[in-house]
Amino acid sequence: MPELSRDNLREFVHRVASETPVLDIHTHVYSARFGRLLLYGLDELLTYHYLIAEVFRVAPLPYERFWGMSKSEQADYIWQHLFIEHSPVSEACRGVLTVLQAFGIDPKQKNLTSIRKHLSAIARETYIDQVFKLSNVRRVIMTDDPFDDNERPVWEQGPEPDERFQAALRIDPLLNDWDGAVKRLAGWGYRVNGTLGTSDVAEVRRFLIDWVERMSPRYMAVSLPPDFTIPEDGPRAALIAGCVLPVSREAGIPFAMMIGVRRSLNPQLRLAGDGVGAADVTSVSRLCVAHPDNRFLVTMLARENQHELCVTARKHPNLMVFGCWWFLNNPSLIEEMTRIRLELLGTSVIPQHSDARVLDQLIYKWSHSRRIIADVLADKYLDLARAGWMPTEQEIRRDAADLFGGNFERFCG
Ligand code: HDL
Ligand code: ZN
Repeated sequence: MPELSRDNLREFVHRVASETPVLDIHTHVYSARFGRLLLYGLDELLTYHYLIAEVFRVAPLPYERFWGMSKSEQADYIWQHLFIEHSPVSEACRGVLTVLQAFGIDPKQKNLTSIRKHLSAIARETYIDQVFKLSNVRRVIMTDDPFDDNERPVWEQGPEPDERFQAALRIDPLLNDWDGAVKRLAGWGYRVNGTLGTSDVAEVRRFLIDWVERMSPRYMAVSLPPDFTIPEDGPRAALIAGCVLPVSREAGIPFAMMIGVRRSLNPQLRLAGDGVGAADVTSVSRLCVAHPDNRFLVTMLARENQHELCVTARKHPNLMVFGCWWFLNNPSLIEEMTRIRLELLGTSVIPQHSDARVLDQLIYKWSHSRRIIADVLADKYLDLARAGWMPTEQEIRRDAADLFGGNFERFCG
């Protein structure tokens, strides 16, 4: 590589962004030992809930008729309407094509049967290896919910043996449905009665500690609605302050809050039915101030919250902003958010996570995001060069390593 100059800087930044292995800090993928919970292959790609929401817009049909179809019939329906009868310009549609291209498949052949045959001929372990190689992801953090009846038995067999998959302890049912959680906890032998007195607090802490020991999670996480505030009436604030944060501190792991999801705007769309709403960023600041020995990973779902969240992160070193979550995981918004973040926070952010549900999605979600993040980074380096500060190759490699996993590792301690 010749000496870095303004002419070749962008190309170099893209190369480094592509070559830097990623630690993907939030996904919904599973390792092989979770059996059918591990989703991969063409039909899973095409029936991603993002595409289900989109197909009902162009080819509405009675919800139960769609839900009554087999997975491959749903995939055929989505392919026909979102890819053949309309150009697949949405991010979720384009993602399917990026995955097929990475596997060396020409999507324009438009023959799902032959594409299915090609992909399903790959053995599962080989498929996992190939996806990690093609996406250049070195490790994913899963979403692991002890209240999930399919997941819990797997964790009760022991820790995750595949080091490419690490856990996050997800506690939405505990924090967002305390009444329901009390029944489940009592059924598992935790002496709770729902009053949130000292015994409840002690037993909920015991529950969390048990699962921290079982899963060795990198962090604890919860998704929160737009009306989440601190302080707030109800059990959630008390559970966070009295149980989650003390255990988080003792275990030495951050607490991740994913704020702004309106669950089930359209229940008939099932997983595809959730929406978004602007939330209160000051509540995040109050938690950071009240709990200085806790570390908070925060991502917010509304575009309107992004600038204020970055300003808030400038005030609290124990706050790490992460990802372009869900409805923000689109080129236009990834670019806007990455610019705001680098300009306000420098490289002290975690610019992206994939949120992949289907293993193959690691390929497209990271290929698309790396390109955008690299372009924004290159612009910033060119601004530095104009100020007489041409970054070195080593400095650019260091920054990319920070952004694609190093910042998370250091923030987690
Ligand atoms: O709550 C979450 O973690 C969200 O990411 C939801 O799982 C959502 O359905 C999703 O997959 N978004 O990308
Ligand atoms: Zn998620």
